Amino acid sequence: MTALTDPLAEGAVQAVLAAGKLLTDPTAVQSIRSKGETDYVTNVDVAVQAFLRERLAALAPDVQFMAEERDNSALDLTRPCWILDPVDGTTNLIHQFQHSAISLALAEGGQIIFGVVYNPYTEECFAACRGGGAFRNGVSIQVSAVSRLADSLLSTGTVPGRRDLADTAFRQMRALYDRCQDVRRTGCASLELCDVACGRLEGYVELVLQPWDYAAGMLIVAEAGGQVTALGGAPLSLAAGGPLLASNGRLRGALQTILKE
Ligand code: 2AM
Ligand code: CA
Repeated sequence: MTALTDPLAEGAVQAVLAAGKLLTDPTAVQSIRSKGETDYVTNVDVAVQAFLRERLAALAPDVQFMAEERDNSALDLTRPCWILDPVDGTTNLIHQFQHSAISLALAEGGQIIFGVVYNPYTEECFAACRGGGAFRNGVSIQVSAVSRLADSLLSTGTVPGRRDLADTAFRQMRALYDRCQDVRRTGCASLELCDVACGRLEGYVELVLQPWDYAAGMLIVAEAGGQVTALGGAPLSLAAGGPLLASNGRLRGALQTILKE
């Protein structure tokens, strides 16, 4: 299904596919707790994380476990570590918007060597191992060949957890909108990265994301021929979150110029 040759990666993908059923049941969300301003955790986030923690520990007992709904302060990122967002797009899940994903990456020596992003609503599974290309349901994917901003479809965010940055985010969105075909805002970073990877989007910009939002997707984009960096081009950190610019590569310079305005 994934065209991955590494048995550990294949085992991790099978675990993620199995966990997908926990999201798609329309009665799945039973409890919603607020972690911060417009930042929520549901019983589904907790259940997916617990399920995958157990499955991944059985696959690779020595690999550390970073995940959104736990304390990650004791991790040593020079050693192997899973990086999991059990539900990326929790607000979408709460509203049954049917656009959320499970995002799982494996980091080794401070870089991502495997990533999988699964959308259980469409049953699309995006995966990559470093150096091995990127795949959607086993079929090789590439970023788009669009090289003119005027021909591009872009996606961006509204920094829901940082409403103090809303003016900046909407100003950037307007500046991008004025130069491209249109902008989208779909609320699931990992899937937006995969949309860049498979050529549906030419670029994607967010002002605040966390490592579990982008760890898997950034490898999938890179293996599909695109680029994912901070807004100015610096590499993204796995230890702390920040802003993100993903592109098909051809439009990176043009997007950076607009974001600097
Ligand atoms: P999440 O659903 O796992 O929180 C929405 O624009 C995107 O930003 C989603 O991928 C969402 O992931 C992510 N995000 C990161 N930090 C967030 C926050 N504090 N509140 C809401 N979404 C956040
Ligand atoms: Ca999440």
